Amino acid sequence: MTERLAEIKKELSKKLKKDRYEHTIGVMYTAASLAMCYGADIQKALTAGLLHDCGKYCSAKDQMKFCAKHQIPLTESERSMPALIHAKTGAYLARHEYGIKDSEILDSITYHTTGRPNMTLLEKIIYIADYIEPNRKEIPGLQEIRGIVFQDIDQAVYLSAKRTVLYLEECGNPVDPMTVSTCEYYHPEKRNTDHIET
Ligand code: DGI
Ligand code: FE
Ligand code: FE
Repeated sequence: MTERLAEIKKELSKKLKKDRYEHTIGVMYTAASLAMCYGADIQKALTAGLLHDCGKYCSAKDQMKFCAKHQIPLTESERSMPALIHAKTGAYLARHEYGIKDSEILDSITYHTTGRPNMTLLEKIIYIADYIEPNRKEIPGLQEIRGIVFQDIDQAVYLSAKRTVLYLEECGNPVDPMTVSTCEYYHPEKRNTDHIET
Protein backbone atom coordinates (compact mmCIF):
# COMPACT_ATOMS: atom_id res chain seq x y z
CA MET A 1 0.00 0.00 0.00
CA THR A 2 1.36 3.45 -0.90
CA GLU A 3 1.95 6.04 1.80
CA ARG A 4 -0.93 8.16 0.46
CA LEU A 5 -3.32 5.23 0.56
CA ALA A 6 -2.30 4.51 4.16
CA GLU A 7 -3.03 8.17 5.02
CA ILE A 8 -6.48 8.01 3.41
CA LYS A 9 -7.16 4.75 5.27
CA LYS A 10 -6.32 6.44 8.56
CA GLU A 11 -8.58 9.42 7.78
CA LEU A 12 -11.48 7.15 6.87
CA SER A 13 -11.02 5.11 10.06
CA LYS A 14 -11.86 8.34 11.94
CA LYS A 15 -14.66 9.58 9.65
CA LEU A 16 -16.67 6.39 9.04
CA LYS A 17 -18.66 4.39 11.59
CA LYS A 18 -16.93 1.17 12.69
CA ASP A 19 -19.10 -1.18 10.61
CA ARG A 20 -18.84 1.00 7.51
CA TYR A 21 -15.06 1.20 7.92
CA GLU A 22 -14.75 -2.59 8.27
CA HIS A 23 -16.93 -3.02 5.16
CA THR A 24 -14.66 -0.56 3.33
CA ILE A 25 -11.54 -2.57 4.21
CA GLY A 26 -13.34 -5.74 3.10
CA VAL A 27 -14.16 -4.16 -0.25
CA MET A 28 -10.59 -2.85 -0.64
CA TYR A 29 -8.97 -6.29 -0.29
CA THR A 30 -11.69 -8.14 -2.20
CA ALA A 31 -11.19 -5.66 -5.05
CA ALA A 32 -7.42 -6.26 -4.92
CA SER A 33 -7.97 -10.04 -5.13
CA LEU A 34 -10.27 -9.65 -8.13
CA ALA A 35 -7.71 -7.33 -9.76
CA MET A 36 -5.06 -10.05 -9.32
CA CYS A 37 -7.37 -12.63 -10.86
CA TYR A 38 -8.42 -10.54 -13.87
CA GLY A 39 -5.20 -8.59 -14.48
CA ALA A 40 -6.48 -5.16 -13.42
CA ASP A 41 -4.32 -2.53 -11.72
CA ILE A 42 -4.06 -3.58 -8.05
CA GLN A 43 -3.28 -0.09 -6.70
CA LYS A 44 -6.31 1.36 -8.50
CA ALA A 45 -8.51 -1.43 -7.12
CA LEU A 46 -7.24 -0.78 -3.57
CA THR A 47 -7.82 2.97 -3.95
CA ALA A 48 -11.32 2.67 -5.44
CA GLY A 49 -12.30 0.00 -2.88
CA LEU A 50 -11.04 2.12 0.01
CA LEU A 51 -12.90 5.23 -1.17
CA HIS A 52 -16.07 3.71 -2.64
CA ASP A 53 -18.28 4.57 0.36
CA CYS A 54 -16.43 7.70 1.57
CA GLY A 55 -19.62 9.65 0.77
CA LYS A 56 -21.30 7.84 3.67
CA TYR A 57 -19.49 9.84 6.35
CA CYS A 58 -22.74 11.75 6.95
CA SER A 59 -26.51 11.19 6.65
CA ALA A 60 -28.34 11.07 3.31
CA LYS A 61 -30.00 14.37 4.20
CA ASP A 62 -26.61 16.02 4.71
CA GLN A 63 -25.37 14.45 1.47
CA MET A 64 -28.24 16.21 -0.33
CA LYS A 65 -27.21 19.52 1.24
CA PHE A 66 -23.62 18.81 0.22
CA CYS A 67 -24.76 18.33 -3.39
CA ALA A 68 -26.69 21.59 -3.36
CA LYS A 69 -23.69 23.46 -1.92
CA HIS A 70 -21.22 22.05 -4.45
CA GLN A 71 -23.58 22.17 -7.46
CA ILE A 72 -23.55 18.40 -7.89
CA PRO A 73 -26.59 17.66 -10.09
CA LEU A 74 -28.94 14.93 -8.86
CA THR A 75 -31.35 12.93 -10.98
CA GLU A 76 -35.02 12.74 -10.05
CA SER A 77 -34.40 9.15 -9.05
CA GLU A 78 -31.56 10.12 -6.68
CA ARG A 79 -33.77 12.75 -5.08
CA SER A 80 -36.42 10.16 -4.33
CA MET A 81 -33.89 7.45 -3.30
CA PRO A 82 -31.30 9.22 -1.14
CA ALA A 83 -29.43 5.93 -0.48
CA LEU A 84 -28.03 6.31 -4.00
CA ILE A 85 -26.49 9.75 -3.50
CA HIS A 86 -23.37 8.65 -1.61
CA ALA A 87 -21.91 7.25 -4.84
CA LYS A 88 -21.89 10.74 -6.37
CA THR A 89 -20.77 12.58 -3.25
CA GLY A 90 -18.11 9.89 -2.77
CA ALA A 91 -16.65 10.48 -6.23
CA TYR A 92 -16.67 14.23 -5.59
CA LEU A 93 -14.87 13.83 -2.25
CA ALA A 94 -12.40 11.35 -3.72
CA ARG A 95 -11.45 13.97 -6.27
CA HIS A 96 -11.57 17.18 -4.28
CA GLU A 97 -10.71 16.03 -0.76
CA TYR A 98 -8.51 12.97 -1.34
CA GLY A 99 -6.84 14.19 -4.53
CA ILE A 100 -7.76 11.27 -6.81
CA LYS A 101 -7.48 12.38 -10.44
CA ASP A 102 -7.81 9.02 -12.20
CA SER A 103 -11.17 9.04 -14.02
CA GLU A 104 -11.39 5.23 -13.99
CA ILE A 105 -11.21 5.20 -10.18
CA LEU A 106 -13.71 8.08 -9.93
CA ASP A 107 -16.15 6.32 -12.29
CA SER A 108 -15.86 3.12 -10.25
CA ILE A 109 -17.01 5.06 -7.20
CA THR A 110 -19.79 6.87 -9.11
CA TYR A 111 -21.26 3.61 -10.44
CA HIS A 112 -20.62 1.26 -7.51
CA THR A 113 -24.26 1.28 -6.31
CA THR A 114 -26.25 0.97 -9.55
CA GLY A 115 -23.61 -0.35 -11.94
CA ARG A 116 -24.12 0.66 -15.58
CA PRO A 117 -24.07 -1.02 -18.98
CA ASN A 118 -20.65 -1.74 -20.49
CA MET A 119 -18.63 -1.17 -17.31
CA THR A 120 -14.83 -1.08 -17.32
CA LEU A 121 -13.08 -3.98 -15.59
CA LEU A 122 -12.36 -1.77 -12.57
CA GLU A 123 -16.02 -0.66 -12.36
CA LYS A 124 -17.13 -4.31 -12.39
CA ILE A 125 -14.55 -5.19 -9.75
CA ILE A 126 -15.76 -2.47 -7.35
CA TYR A 127 -19.44 -3.18 -8.06
CA ILE A 128 -19.03 -6.86 -7.25
CA ALA A 129 -16.49 -6.47 -4.40
CA ASP A 130 -19.07 -4.26 -2.66
CA TYR A 131 -21.57 -7.10 -2.90
CA ILE A 132 -19.41 -10.06 -1.86
CA GLU A 133 -16.84 -8.71 0.62
CA PRO A 134 -16.42 -11.04 3.63
CA ASN A 135 -18.26 -8.80 6.14
CA ARG A 136 -21.48 -8.64 4.07
CA LYS A 137 -24.33 -10.23 5.94
CA GLU A 138 -25.73 -13.42 4.42
CA ILE A 139 -28.25 -12.64 1.71
CA PRO A 140 -29.90 -15.09 -0.70
CA GLY A 141 -27.64 -15.87 -3.65
CA LEU A 142 -24.46 -14.60 -2.02
CA GLN A 143 -22.78 -18.03 -1.93
CA GLU A 144 -23.54 -18.61 -5.60
CA ILE A 145 -22.08 -15.25 -6.58
CA ARG A 146 -18.95 -15.77 -4.45
CA GLY A 147 -18.57 -19.19 -6.03
CA ILE A 148 -18.45 -17.94 -9.63
CA VAL A 149 -16.97 -14.45 -9.41
CA PHE A 150 -13.37 -15.61 -9.91
CA GLN A 151 -14.42 -17.57 -13.04
CA ASP A 152 -17.01 -15.29 -14.65
CA ILE A 153 -17.19 -11.70 -13.43
CA ASP A 154 -19.93 -10.70 -15.92
CA GLN A 155 -22.20 -13.46 -14.67
CA ALA A 156 -21.48 -12.35 -11.08
CA VAL A 157 -22.41 -8.76 -12.02
CA TYR A 158 -25.64 -10.00 -13.59
CA LEU A 159 -26.61 -12.10 -10.57
CA SER A 160 -25.85 -9.23 -8.15
CA ALA A 161 -27.90 -6.76 -10.21
CA LYS A 162 -30.76 -9.27 -10.48
CA ARG A 163 -30.69 -9.94 -6.73
CA THR A 164 -30.70 -6.22 -6.01
CA VAL A 165 -33.73 -5.65 -8.27
CA LEU A 166 -35.60 -8.60 -6.71
CA TYR A 167 -34.78 -7.43 -3.20
CA LEU A 168 -35.91 -3.86 -3.87
CA GLU A 169 -39.14 -5.06 -5.49
CA GLU A 170 -39.85 -7.39 -2.55
CA CYS A 171 -39.42 -4.45 -0.17
CA GLY A 172 -41.66 -2.29 -2.37
CA ASN A 173 -38.78 0.13 -3.03
CA PRO A 174 -38.41 1.90 -6.36
CA VAL A 175 -35.58 0.66 -8.58
CA ASP A 176 -33.23 3.14 -10.21
CA PRO A 177 -33.36 2.96 -14.04
CA MET A 178 -29.58 2.46 -14.12
CA THR A 179 -29.85 -0.62 -11.87
CA VAL A 180 -32.41 -2.03 -14.33
CA SER A 181 -30.13 -1.24 -17.29
CA THR A 182 -27.20 -3.01 -15.59
CA CYS A 183 -29.33 -6.08 -15.04
CA GLU A 184 -30.53 -6.09 -18.66
CA TYR A 185 -27.10 -5.46 -20.16
CA TYR A 186 -25.41 -8.29 -18.23
CA HIS A 187 -28.20 -10.80 -18.86
CA PRO A 188 -26.45 -13.93 -20.23
CA GLU A 189 -28.52 -13.99 -23.46
CA LYS A 190 -27.79 -10.35 -24.16
CA ARG A 191 -24.09 -10.99 -23.56
CA ASN A 192 -24.09 -13.92 -26.03
CA THR A 193 -25.71 -11.73 -28.70
CA ASP A 194 -23.09 -9.02 -28.14
CA HIS A 195 -20.39 -11.64 -28.53
CA ILE A 196 -21.74 -12.85 -31.89
CA GLU A 197 -22.13 -9.32 -33.24
CA THR A 198 -18.56 -8.21 -32.42
O1 DGI B 1 -23.23 1.48 0.33
P1 DGI B 1 -23.45 0.00 0.57
O2 DGI B 1 -24.43 -0.26 1.66
O3 DGI B 1 -22.17 -0.74 0.77
O4 DGI B 1 -24.08 -0.63 -0.77
P2 DGI B 1 -24.61 0.07 -2.11
O5 DGI B 1 -23.83 1.28 -2.41
O6 DGI B 1 -24.64 -0.99 -3.16
O7 DGI B 1 -26.11 0.40 -1.83
C1 DGI B 1 -26.55 1.36 -0.95
C2 DGI B 1 -28.04 1.21 -0.79
O8 DGI B 1 -28.70 1.53 -2.01
C3 DGI B 1 -28.49 -0.19 -0.41
O9 DGI B 1 -29.38 -0.07 0.68
C4 DGI B 1 -29.24 -0.71 -1.61
C5 DGI B 1 -29.70 0.56 -2.27
N1 DGI B 1 -29.89 0.47 -3.72
C6 DGI B 1 -29.07 -0.03 -4.67
N2 DGI B 1 -29.63 0.09 -5.89
C7 DGI B 1 -30.83 0.67 -5.69
C8 DGI B 1 -30.99 0.95 -4.31
N3 DGI B 1 -32.09 1.53 -3.78
C9 DGI B 1 -33.07 1.87 -4.60
N4 DGI B 1 -34.17 2.42 -4.10
N5 DGI B 1 -33.00 1.64 -5.95
C10 DGI B 1 -31.90 1.07 -6.55
O10 DGI B 1 -31.88 0.87 -7.77
FE1 FE C 1 -22.16 2.17 -1.35
FE1 FE D 1 -20.20 -0.36 0.03
